Amino acid sequence: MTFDRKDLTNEQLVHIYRNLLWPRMIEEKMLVLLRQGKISKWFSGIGQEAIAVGATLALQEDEWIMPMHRNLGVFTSRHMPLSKLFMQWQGAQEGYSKGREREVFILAAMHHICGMISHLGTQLAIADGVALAHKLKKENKVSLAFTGEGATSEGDFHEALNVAAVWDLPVIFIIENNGYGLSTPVNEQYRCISLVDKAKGYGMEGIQIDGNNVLTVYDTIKGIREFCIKHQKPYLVECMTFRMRGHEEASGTKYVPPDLFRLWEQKDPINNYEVFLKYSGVLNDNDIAAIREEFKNKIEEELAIGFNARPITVDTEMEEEDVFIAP
Ligand SMILES: Cc1ncc(C[n+]2csc(CCOP(=O)(O)OP(=O)(O)O)c2C)c(N)n1
Ligand SMILES: [Mg+2]
Repeated sequence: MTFDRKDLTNEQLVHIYRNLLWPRMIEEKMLVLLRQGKISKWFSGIGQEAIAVGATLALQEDEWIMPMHRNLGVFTSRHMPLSKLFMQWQGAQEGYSKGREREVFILAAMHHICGMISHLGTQLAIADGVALAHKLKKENKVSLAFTGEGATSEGDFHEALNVAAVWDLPVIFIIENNGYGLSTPVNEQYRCISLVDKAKGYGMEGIQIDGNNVLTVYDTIKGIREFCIKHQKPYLVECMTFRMRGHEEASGTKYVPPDLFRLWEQKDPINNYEVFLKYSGVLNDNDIAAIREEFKNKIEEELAIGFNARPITVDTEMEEEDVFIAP
C-alpha cells in the first residue's frame, strides 16, 4: 500500500494514527466482552476503520454525519467517550438513547451525528435535508452519509442521490463496498462493474478509492468537501474495503471463501499505516507500543465508568420532552 503524506506534518500523521487505532482497540475489547455476555451484539468494522476515521477527520466538527452500523470510527473521531458509548450498548439510562434500546444507531446532536434507524438507506435522504438547510442559509458546509454497497439496492439510495443532484446539494455520499451485504456477495447484488459508475447516471461527480488507505480517504474527502461547498454539488465516493468478520458476530463467515480473508488481511488499514509511519521515521516500535499501552489503560478506565451505569428508570416527563419540541 502506498501512502502519500502530501503536506501533512508528523504531528498530523500521528493524530490520524491515534484516531485509527482507537476504534480497533475498542472493538477488540468488545469482542471479548461479547463472549463474556457483557454486551449483547456487535457489528464489526474491523478492517474498515480507515473510511470512517479518514472521512470524519476530513470534515469540520460541526458538519453532520449519518453513519451506519459499522462506523465506530465516526463516533470515536467525534470524541464520543467510550464510557458513554458502552452505556449505550448496555441499554443503560446514561446511554445516548437514555436506555430505550442498546443499539449502534445513535443520534447525538452535540456531536453532529445522526445514526440510521435500522432501515437501510433512510439516512441518505436526511443528509440531503441537512445539505439543503446549509444551502438555503448560505453556510459553507457539507453533510456526509455512509451507506453499505448492499443498501445501494434500496429505493432510498436512488431517491437521495437523484434529489441531491437535481437540487445541487452539497452532500457527500460514501459507499463502503465491503464485498458482502449480509451473506450476499457483490456479484449477486448488482450488474454494473463499479457502483461509482452510478454517479454518471445521476449527473454527479464520483470517484472510487482504496478505502483501506487512511491518507487516501482523508485527502480525498477533504478535497471533495471543498468541491461540494464551492460548486454546491453532491459527490459519490465508493470506498473499496472488505468485511473481515461476520455480518454481526452471531452470524459467522462460513459463506466467505478463506482466500478473500487472506488477501484482505494483507491490506489491513492499521498494519499498513504503521509500516508507513515506521518507514518514514514518524514513529518507532517503542512509540507504537506506548500508544497501545496508553489506549489499553484508557479502555479499562472508561469501562470501569461504563459498568457503573444506573439501572433504567421510567420517566414519562423525560419521554415527552424528547418527543415534543416546544413551539
Ligand atoms: C430495508 C432493510 N432491509 C434489510 C435490513 C437488514 N440488514 C441490516 S444490515 C444488512 C446488510 C447491509 O449490507 P451493506 O449495505 O452492504 O452494509 P454492510 O453490513 O456490509 O456494512 C441487512 C440486509 C435492514 N436493516 N433494512
Ligand atoms: Mg456490504
